Amino acid sequence: MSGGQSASGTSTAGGSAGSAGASSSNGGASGSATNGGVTNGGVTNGGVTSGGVTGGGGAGGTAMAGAAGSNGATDVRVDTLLDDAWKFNLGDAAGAEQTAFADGAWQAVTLPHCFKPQDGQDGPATPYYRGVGWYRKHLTPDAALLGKRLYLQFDGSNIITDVWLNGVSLGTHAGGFATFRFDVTGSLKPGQDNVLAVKVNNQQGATDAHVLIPDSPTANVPPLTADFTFYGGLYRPVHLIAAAPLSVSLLDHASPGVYIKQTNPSAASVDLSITVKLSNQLAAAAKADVTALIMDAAGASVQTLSAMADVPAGAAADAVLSGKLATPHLWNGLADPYLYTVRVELRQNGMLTDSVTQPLGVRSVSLDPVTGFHLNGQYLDLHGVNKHQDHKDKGWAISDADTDADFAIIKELGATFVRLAHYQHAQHTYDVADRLGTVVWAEMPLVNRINDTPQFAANAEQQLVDEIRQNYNHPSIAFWSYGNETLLRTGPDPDALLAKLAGDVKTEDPSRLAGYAAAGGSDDGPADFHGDAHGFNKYFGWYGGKVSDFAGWADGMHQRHATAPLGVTEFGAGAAISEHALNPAAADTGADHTGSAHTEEYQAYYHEQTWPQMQARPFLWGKLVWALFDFASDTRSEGDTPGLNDKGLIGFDHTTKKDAFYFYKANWSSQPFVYVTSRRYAGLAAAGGSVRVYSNQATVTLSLNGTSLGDKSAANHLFVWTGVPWGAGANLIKATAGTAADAPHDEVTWTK
Ligand code: GCB
Repeated sequence: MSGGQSASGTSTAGGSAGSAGASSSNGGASGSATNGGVTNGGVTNGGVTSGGVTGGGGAGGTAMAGAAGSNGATDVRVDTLLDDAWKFNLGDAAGAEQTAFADGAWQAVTLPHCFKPQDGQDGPATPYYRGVGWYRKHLTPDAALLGKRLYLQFDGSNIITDVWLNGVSLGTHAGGFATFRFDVTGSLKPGQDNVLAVKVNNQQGATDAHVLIPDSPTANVPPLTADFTFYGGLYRPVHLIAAAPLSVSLLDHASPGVYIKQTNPSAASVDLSITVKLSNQLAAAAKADVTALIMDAAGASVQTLSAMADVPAGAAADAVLSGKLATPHLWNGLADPYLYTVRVELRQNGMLTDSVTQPLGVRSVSLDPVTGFHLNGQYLDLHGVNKHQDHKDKGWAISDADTDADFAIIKELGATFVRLAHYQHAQHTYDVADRLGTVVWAEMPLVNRINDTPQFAANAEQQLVDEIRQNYNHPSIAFWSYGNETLLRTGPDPDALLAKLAGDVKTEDPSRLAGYAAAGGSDDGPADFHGDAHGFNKYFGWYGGKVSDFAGWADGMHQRHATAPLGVTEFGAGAAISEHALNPAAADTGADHTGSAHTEEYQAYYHEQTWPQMQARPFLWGKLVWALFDFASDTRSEGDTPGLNDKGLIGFDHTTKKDAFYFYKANWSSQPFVYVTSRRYAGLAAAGGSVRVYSNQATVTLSLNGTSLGDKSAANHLFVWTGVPWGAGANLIKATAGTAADAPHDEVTWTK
């Protein structure tokens, strides 16, 4: 791993304990954890950052003992949510960092919070706010926290965040998507009133025309531009974390401080090596006794690894615990997403001082240019969807329940794969994917174009390393993507930066695949061929070309790059549910569709025609529809709604499933269903249209006003009845698969 703090002091880790060959090794020292001015976890100036993942904990401004979050903190680590009772001001406010500043007139808000969600989704006629917003909060931490190490954790804030506590600057974080921390041990006063002041700036770093604004504070923070709204605000929770002076480090890129490495995972065994980052803020050297309890899905202990580590005073050290797990139950995607739990416990003189819990899914991932993706050595068809993090009227200030609902839909669809575009999503998102068995393409936010400065490159690397370290133990993540379409807009050559980032991925985590998603038009250039997984975003039949062009493109690429694993990281077409067409194929002219009607039927046609071309090419390691949901892109104005990218299989409400959704469900899911298409096309009967049905059943029966129109069988999940004898008035169409009382069925009434 790279990065971290400046070195000072040494450490040793000796001894070996535990069962099944557990051993320890010297992780080496890495510096003082209280060194002000250190850059770590993306925070500069003042407090050192990082460590831990998000935690839950009690709401309210007062610390509560015993809160346990997803990092599994026990009573030794207290994690308190600081989401309530904030004051907010849209716009800059001189002196707002001062303790005595009068914020009485400011708006009362609760986190997560976005500046103005509706503003970012209403289209280019009223450009959305790009600038400063201030947040202030009073808090009185429990006096019992005196003597603990105290950290403020921000789960996500866009784009640049300056933080003051009691009028004193804690530092700045640049980057909109990672978790970051400040050590506030010296500045937060338990038992007393404290004032937290946070300035968040989502100012543009480049214009809407993608021209750099060199003196903007965000000119060196990727992404500079992209096809989505950059919502400003403290859009994820804020926490106060109290830990013992001898703890698992909270100072390593806001990571859990625990890295579970797997070597040779198989059904026979896996070699585990668990690196635990330790921090000793005591005045004396400490002997740390580190144990990792590995529990199966039922909570039964299956293995214990241990090691001792000497951690010098005021310094950091690593403990490395290693051992074997015999006959592990593998994490096997949707088929069997089996999870172990690893609880790391840290003791000094027999007393528990810290505990961190992480998931463990034993699995291997690999790619082959001819046979595609393999999970645990077996071919797995990676098909699925791209997903942004916004929700209608909420911007990025979403709840875990929103994410749960989104993933229930991904499950319904039968997707094996999700690309969490184009940035780091909330911890909860990866937790859900782990549990469901959805393979994840995780991505850092390098999009459209770069800025050719060392500061930009350094920030890109910081965002990549933050993302990898914070999410290292999620078994669902198979790919670390270091960018998307960096040649799309005019700008400096991104090749050297992409090469560097691809290398960083392998340095940080050689067990996973380094990926990149390239824009159409640059398919053979060197920039697209760093890393392991070469992704291409192809829109034949939408931005240009005909839908049938995909096959020739894919075969040509496969021939020219025979040793390169190729996948499709995006393909899709827009659809507005108010727009319809009787003969969508007629619109497949090779023209750009952006400004034409976005009919629901053309989107369905596009996918019906494109999917079989992909299915017939198993060398493609993955296929990802752009996108699962419509999403806010305030500069767009097309289809029937300004401010929206409408390529979703589902509308912006995350509820209305368009016809194309059911096309994929028919192809990917085995849950029996029948779906009648064009149900929102009011003029279908009057126009004499056919009835088209998607189903994953072999045979479907159709009736019109109770009279059978006969059975149809289809191998491709599409059942079509032509020459439907539409009558005047109501036409009740009923489609059924099978004769059982609970046979899947669907019905739609069209009036002629
Ligand atoms: C792309 C981009 C994505 C856009 C999408 C589109 O290639 O990677 O961010 O939203 O195309 O809809 O044009």
